[in-house]
Order: sequence, then structure tokens, then C-alpha cells
Amino acid sequence: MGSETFGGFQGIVFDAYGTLFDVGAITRACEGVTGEPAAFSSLWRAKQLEYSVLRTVMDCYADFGEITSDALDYVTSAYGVELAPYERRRLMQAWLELPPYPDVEPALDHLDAANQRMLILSNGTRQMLDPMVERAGLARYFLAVLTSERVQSFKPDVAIYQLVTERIYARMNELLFVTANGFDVAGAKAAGLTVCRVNRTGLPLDPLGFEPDMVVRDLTGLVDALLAD
Ligand code: 2OP
Repeated sequence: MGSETFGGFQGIVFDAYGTLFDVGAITRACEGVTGEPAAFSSLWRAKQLEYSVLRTVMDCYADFGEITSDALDYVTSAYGVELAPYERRRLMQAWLELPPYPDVEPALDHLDAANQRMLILSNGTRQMLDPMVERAGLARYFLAVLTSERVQSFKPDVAIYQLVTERIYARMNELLFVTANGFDVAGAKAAGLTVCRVNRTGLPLDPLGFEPDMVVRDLTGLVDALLAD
């Protein structure tokens, strides 16, 4: 593996939410139900992550759709918001219709043209991810969408990252894992993957004892790092 040029990977594996797909759209969807859409949606996302970690630790799996719904129940109670059934459906639907970040398709196009094998590895379900990937016109770039359903546990559990070598026959460190989520940087490194952190927001790295192998601002930066001659 040419670690200086960052080429030569056997495949590139992308996280979905916050890396390929813009979770900021959830904040916009919450505008109609609360005067504090940013804080409301940020608590929703935090509870979604907390419940996925808790359920993994407790060995008490529920799928990511259920967890997202439970997290919405929590945040509506916390904010004293009564959602009409159609509003609840609209908020849940927003998770199925997240737009990709503008840099995503051009970057995937470059990587595809350079014959990179690409996967998605996400805590989401196939039911949540497949239509969203299809709707964004990105399905053609990926060999597979791998999800938590297979192992019945969530990232950052090591078991879910190990799914990638079933789809691309390689050593873990020969695969580049690309994520914008701090817990995912740590989890993927702990599992032995080579990791690129996408730092779209400029926020600090979670101090969990693992550093990414490279950091880029967006996927254009990833293409520049991987395909530079
Ligand atoms: C994922 O797509 C939750 O962003 C995380 O797995």
C-alpha cells in the first residue's frame, strides 16, 4: 500500500449518514414542528446514536429505523412537542430522502473512473438506505450496501466493520474507510481499517485514542489525495 500517495487500496468503504448524505436536511424538516430545529434535530441524532450504542452493549438489537423512531419519541417528549401522525411520518420520511452532499457524486465518478471498488457500510437498514442511494443516482457506484442487520449490532462494534472483507477479499488495512463521524473513525481504526476522516464542519476529533490516517475537508479532498500523481 503506498501510504505516501495514499493509493493502492483494495477498496474504499463509505459511511452513509453525515459522510455521503446530508443530515442537515433533518434540521430543515424539523422547522415546522419546533422553534429550535437545530437543537431538536441534534438531540434526535444524539439519541439515535446513544440508543444504537446502548443496544449493542446490552445485546438487545432493534433495527436503525426503530431506533430512529424511539429517539424521536424521546426528543418530542423532552421538548413537549405533540406531533400529528402526518408530521411524525414526514419527519421519519426525511431520513429516507436525505440529499447527498454536492461533492459526493463528482468524487464517486472520479473514483469509479479510476476503477476503485466501493462499498457503503452503515448502521442503517437496507430499507432505509437502498431507496436513498437509488434516489440520489449513486447505486451504480457501489458493489454493495452493507448494514448492521447482518450482524445485529451497530458501529462502533468491531463485528460490523469485519463485514467489508467478506465483500472485498483483502486485509482490513488494505481497505480505506471514509467517515465524517468521530465514533466511526475510532471504531474503524480499532477494527484495523485504514481511515480517512471527512471533517466537513471543522469540529475536533473525539479523543477516543485513535487517529485517522488522513483527514480531508470533503470528498473532493479525498479524490485529490488518492488520485494525485
Ligand atoms: C452510518 O451511516 C450512523 O452515520 C452512521 O452508519
